[in-house]
Amino acid sequence: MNKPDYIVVSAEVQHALDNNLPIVALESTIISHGMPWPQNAITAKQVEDVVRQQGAVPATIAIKDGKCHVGLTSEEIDYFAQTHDVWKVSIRDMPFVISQKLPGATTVAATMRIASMAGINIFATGGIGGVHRGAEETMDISADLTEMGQTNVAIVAAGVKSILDIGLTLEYMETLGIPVVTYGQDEFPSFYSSKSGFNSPLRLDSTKAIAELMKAKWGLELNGSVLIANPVPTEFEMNVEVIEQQILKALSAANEQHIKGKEVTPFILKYIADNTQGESLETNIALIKNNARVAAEIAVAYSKLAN
Ligand code: PSU
Ligand code: MN
Repeated sequence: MNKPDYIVVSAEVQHALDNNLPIVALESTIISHGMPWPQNAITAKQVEDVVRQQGAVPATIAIKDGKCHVGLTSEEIDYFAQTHDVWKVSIRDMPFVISQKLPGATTVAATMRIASMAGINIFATGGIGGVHRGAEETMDISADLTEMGQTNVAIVAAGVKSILDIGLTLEYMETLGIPVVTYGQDEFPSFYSSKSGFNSPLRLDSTKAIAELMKAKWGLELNGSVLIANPVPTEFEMNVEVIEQQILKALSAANEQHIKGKEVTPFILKYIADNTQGESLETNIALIKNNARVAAEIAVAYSKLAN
């Protein structure tokens, strides 16, 4: 079997590919492991609608029956939102989950790789994985970063969550040659908040300028991602101190319960959601929709640039 035999592209996405229409890839780990039912399914579908409203085509990506699916039906989204034993699939898990024909929700790393195989170069999500706090001991650094160092898919995210070490994550992206552009402000955002205390390495104020930067990067054959940090809308922002307290509690609970490896991120996300009376979930939903909107605008701008 060749690489294309492992990929199934929906009719809607294939039509967009054939006609060079703007497309935005969307991940499924956020559906299966990042949010509770039924908000996860409702949000995933609303996010697709946001992309369509901007004149782009959504391509939600997941693994099923031994294939990478690019573009899911509403029933498939419900399946990934409701099923309990869905694998969280990063790059290293892909061969196992595909050969064993298991259901798999793809992380940022796996989603961007599959998007790239299908010919899609823009991707919207909530937050990326990064260098964890204490990584100098645990070496817990998300494969999202290594993948971003090599695969030509731009990512729109609301910055980096402060469950991670934001400073080290920015350093690591510099090492990998990943341009980090914050949309419309000088400060790099931290997911729940538009602030992080860190200056953004780069700032651009229009989606057209961002599309031009992407074109220049890949035109120079500088492989890898561009991270577009899109601050959460102010009306949905959470208080930085409240979030920091919750994160510290979540990290010590993870430590006490010996949570390790790929379980760390989902554990912390769930802990924070459970302990903020759903406020963090509301913020999460608002920012992912906002990211989908900006990603679709960038996809439209990018498709207008002469090749
Ligand atoms: N950060 C979030 N929400 C998420 C994730 C990260 O704010 O849903 C998910 C994404 O799918 C990301 C993955 O790619 O967690 C990173 O997991 P790890 O840290 O195990 O690489
Ligand atoms: Mn990890």
